[in-house]
Amino acid sequence: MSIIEIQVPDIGDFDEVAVIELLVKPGDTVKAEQSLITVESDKASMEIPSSHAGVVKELKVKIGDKVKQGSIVITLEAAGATNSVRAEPVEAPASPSTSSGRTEKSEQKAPIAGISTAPVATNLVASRIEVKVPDIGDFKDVAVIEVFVKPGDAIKVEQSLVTVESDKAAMEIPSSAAGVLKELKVKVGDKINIGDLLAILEGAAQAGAPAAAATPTPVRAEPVEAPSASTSTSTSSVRTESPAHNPTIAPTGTLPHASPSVRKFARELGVPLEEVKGSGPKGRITEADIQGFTKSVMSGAVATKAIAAKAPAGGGDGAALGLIPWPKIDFTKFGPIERKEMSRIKKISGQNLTRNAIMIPAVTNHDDADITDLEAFRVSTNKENEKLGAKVTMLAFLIKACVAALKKFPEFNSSLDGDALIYKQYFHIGFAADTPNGLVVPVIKDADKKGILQISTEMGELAKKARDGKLTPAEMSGACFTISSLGGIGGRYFTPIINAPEVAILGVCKSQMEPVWDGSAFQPRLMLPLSLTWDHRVIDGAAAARFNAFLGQILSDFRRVLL
Ligand code: CAO
Repeated sequence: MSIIEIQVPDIGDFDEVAVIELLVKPGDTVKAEQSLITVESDKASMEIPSSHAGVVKELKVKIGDKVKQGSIVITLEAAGATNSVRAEPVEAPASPSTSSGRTEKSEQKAPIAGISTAPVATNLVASRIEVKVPDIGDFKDVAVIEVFVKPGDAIKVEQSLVTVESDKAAMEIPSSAAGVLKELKVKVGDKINIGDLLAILEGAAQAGAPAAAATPTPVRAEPVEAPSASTSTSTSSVRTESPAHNPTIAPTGTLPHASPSVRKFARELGVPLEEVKGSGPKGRITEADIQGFTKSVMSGAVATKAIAAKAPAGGGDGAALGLIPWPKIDFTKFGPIERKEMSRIKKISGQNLTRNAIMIPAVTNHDDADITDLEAFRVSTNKENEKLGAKVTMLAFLIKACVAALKKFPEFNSSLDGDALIYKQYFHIGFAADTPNGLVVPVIKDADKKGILQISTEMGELAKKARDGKLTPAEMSGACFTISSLGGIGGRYFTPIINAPEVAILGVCKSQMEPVWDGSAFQPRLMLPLSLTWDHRVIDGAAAARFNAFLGQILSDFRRVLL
């Protein structure tokens, strides 16, 4: 065993770059080509790999140190090694010259890696600009793994268009020109090589290019820092400072700040970097941030925008959840069909229902309430009030009974906020209303402060507005708890889906006369089927059973509401 020193190789134009991440510690066994540290200049970040395999003896740098070519990064215990080893740069492939025969000095330079900083070949034809794959060194047939832009996007010079990845490194390919993206010539999975047409832009030529050329004129692209491997034993990846994107989300213009290894880690897990909050210096995203984000998504505390956006009313293709694709069937093979677009309300509620059904560990308890006396009271009240025209509904009694139950069991009147619960001290009750365009949920605000008559009247008004499509967003927001009543229609029991961020919902079906054993004989009683769905993260089964039992007691003797 001998101790060898691993030094910073030729990192091209990067002089005195700051160490921003330590990727190994003493005692770690490292492989040749394994990244040891990440360094960052004002333009790019890159990982410095080990040229040898062995065990890390000592770290010679710490975060914040400035390093340059020749700086010792670590000492390594390795068999049969020389005393001091340094990654040698390889000759860069010859840079293509411009049409004028001029070859830029910077274009010839090959920093650590085999990918040169050669220009991106660009041809400007009137306002049509072809962006081609630049000299990417030894890399052949590299796969496109990310596409950052879409037709119609305004592209800046040096803005990344795609990421390609070989078995050695990943790199972003920037645009050599500015303009509006007319056509993207590659897609994820395509294999590309130098000179391949990447994109067609329309619009302004970039700085340094002959402006508004009347005849086709080759335009020299500014060299971009590109990643890659230099020697057979070292691999680096370099990131140009350009917007990073999730392929499923339109570019936002914000730049997630993360090192190549963290970006690779995020990509492997399918984590959208732009949705991760960085906890490192200057908001840098660390590996721990990626892990934390993944945990939040898995626990249901956070939903990625991609999942939300990919969930059309029909449930999406399930890809975001790792499910097999939705069956695509040509129904015309079996008989005549008609295709009708779903209503806007159905599309929106479909997305919400899908999210709530998937993300909430929901359980439903079924129970019956004896409403014989309550219904008799309701019918007689309505007879008395006939002249007034105000009709008391069973749902109004249910709303009032639920308020009493929410007061007794406050966790049913809460919402999850990360690891905390928000207990609401107000009682706004939503009720599902069936409309020609789909399901909506108007809300009776401050139901605890209103009488049954007032609630009935308000419900009637809101239900009419719902059917006429005239509900305002304010009239549909702020609910603490929802009741979904199918009592006017029929059925016995059902399992309603919780309306997040609420934690429970009461489903009500049609009451019917049933023989109920009173201890000595069967009595005909009017029984109301109740189905309470609750979020098991917040509520336990015993609490749910107590809630239903309490509701049953109130509905069987409404005087208890006063207690
Ligand atoms: N058992 C027996 N009869 C009931 C009942 C029950 N649980 N609930 C209501 N009824 C009766 C009413 O008494 C009324 O009869 P009368 O006209 O003789 O008095 C009749 O059914 C019609 O009631 P209604 O449905 O018009 O009124 P409501 O107050 O019960 O409900 C509203 C109002 C807006 C909730 C209802 O119209 C509605 O849209 N319900 C559907 C909700 C829904 O779609 N839920 C499913 C969500 S999940 O997809």
